[in-house]
Amino acid sequence: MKNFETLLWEQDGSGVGVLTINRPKAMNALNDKVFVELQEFIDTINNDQSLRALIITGTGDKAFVAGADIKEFADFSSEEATKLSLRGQNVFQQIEELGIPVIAAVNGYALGGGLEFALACHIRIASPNAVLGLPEVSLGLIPGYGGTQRLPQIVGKAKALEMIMSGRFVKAEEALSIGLVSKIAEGDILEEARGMVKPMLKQAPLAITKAIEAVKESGKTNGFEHEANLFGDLFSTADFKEGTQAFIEKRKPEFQGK
Ligand code: DAK
Repeated sequence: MKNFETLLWEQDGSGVGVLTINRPKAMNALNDKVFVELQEFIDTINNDQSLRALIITGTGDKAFVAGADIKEFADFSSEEATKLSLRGQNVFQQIEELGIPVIAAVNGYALGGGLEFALACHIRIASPNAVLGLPEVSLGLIPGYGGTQRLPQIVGKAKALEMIMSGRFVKAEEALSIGLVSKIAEGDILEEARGMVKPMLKQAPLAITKAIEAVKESGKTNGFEHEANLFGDLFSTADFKEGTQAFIEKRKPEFQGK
């Protein structure tokens, strides 16, 4: 992996990678450089078979990501803003469509574009001091990186609109109670995120990939059909044969990701 200016990268021997958004002086706010580097990062990991799970977090203990960089977008025209919204949406969609588990370790403020980033991850875990919200209306905007689409899927339309229209911040306990995060870390948040992915690493990698794809289609008209097709695809994988054979032989399966 190349060295980035705004991102830090670390991957352990079990294939778990930790991506850290690293702009501590700006509470890890998302500027143009972060998006350019995120795209380069995604292009690199898409060709990396050794990566089995991705944890995303922010530098320090105050912020995951405190939003889009307010100082950068203040002068944009409507056309530029639409174009950049589409670019940001596209980057987050690629994160959501990664075929490996993606966990957001929300270690502080996750506001605006920062919460939208966390929403694009498959699972969110929060530190006790986490503060989440979509305060765009306070800037005369609405969320522009997928927040109006993903938040209702996670917390329901009424709760999402209540959060979006008030712009109010939600602390970790409330985020847990509305299903916005799956867990509040009691100890080191990265260790707890690693603990969450550990059982997933033991499973058949292609089944994980297809599960992510199938769940993404939930609620859509062809969701059930999609599930049946993905289910059928897995019947021709070596890992399916290994998984069933291992069960019959009363041993642990050794999956190859094939
Ligand atoms: N952008 C730029 N700098 C930020 C920032 C942000 N979002 N958040 C914090 N910083 C900077 C602060 O300016 C400060 O810098 P200096 O003054 O030291 O140079 C430094 O980080 C430390 O922040 P504070 O001194 O404010 O720290 P506190 O602990 O007192 O407060 C805070 C922490 C997170 C509550 C506060 O910093 C804050 O309210 N930050 C802004 C939160 C926010 O409103 N975020 C934006 C949400 S709206 C778009 C697409 C999407 C969007 C916009 C455009 N286009 C496609 C065009 C999305 C918009 C959003 O994300």
